[in-house]
Amino acid sequence: MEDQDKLNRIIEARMKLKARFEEQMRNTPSVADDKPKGSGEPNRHGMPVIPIGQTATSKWPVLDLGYQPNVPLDRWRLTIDGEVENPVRLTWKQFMDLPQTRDTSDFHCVTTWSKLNMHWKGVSLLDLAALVHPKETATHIMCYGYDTYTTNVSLQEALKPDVLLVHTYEGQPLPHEHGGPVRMITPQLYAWKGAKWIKRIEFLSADKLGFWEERGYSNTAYPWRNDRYSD
Ligand SMILES: Nc1nc2c(c(=O)[nH]1)N[C@H]1C(S)=C(S)[C@@H](COP(=O)(O)O)O[C@H]1N2
Ligand SMILES: [Mo]
Repeated sequence: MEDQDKLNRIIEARMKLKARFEEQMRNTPSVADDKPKGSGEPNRHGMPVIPIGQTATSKWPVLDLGYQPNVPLDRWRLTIDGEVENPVRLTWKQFMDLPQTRDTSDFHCVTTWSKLNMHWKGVSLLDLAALVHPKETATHIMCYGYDTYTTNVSLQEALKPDVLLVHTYEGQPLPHEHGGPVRMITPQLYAWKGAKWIKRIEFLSADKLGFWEERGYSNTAYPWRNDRYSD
């Protein structure tokens, strides 16, 4: 009964958040651009499946800061805090008890490879946001990895239904080198916006730059605009 109440509250909060960001989301470039750059058939949000300057690969290259943090599940925690009504620090069990989402999506790395049709399972950022109740003043998130990596994302991108904190890839635990036990994915933005080994999501009332964004990568990272570097 209590569990049912909890689930109902998440669902209700999810609907409200969706409504609050719906129009902004519908106007984001990766959904709304009428002359997107790229090639191939349209993907599910109407963009050419291969963004400009990208090549499809079947391999999955590994990119990191030269260090892959090891986090055993009994010590793993996910903190969600900042501009929210109800900050949380989730254990592995609490995270896995949240509503689970499966999705198939594409992965576009700024180093020009794209990997298509990846099968994921995890918790949507929208459901995590529904759990913590972002304040009206929240506009962005900063994501932190256990390796000190950071990356920032606007809420109209972060709350899209395909943005997930994934723990499973192709039916197997997410490989450690790809960010296991849990990483974020952002299929409609270049992949550096998805923090591997994620440990904290901080809601912000103003934008702030993450690790690569401070070092010349684009703040917005739109694949179909070839939006790789800041000017
Ligand atoms: N924690 C963490 N997350 C990270 C990175 C990193 O170095 N540390 N690199 C980013 C970059 S630049 C890319 S392209 C993708 C690469 O993910 P992959 O190694 O699974 O291909 O992860 C992103 N997330
Ligand atoms: Mo990257």
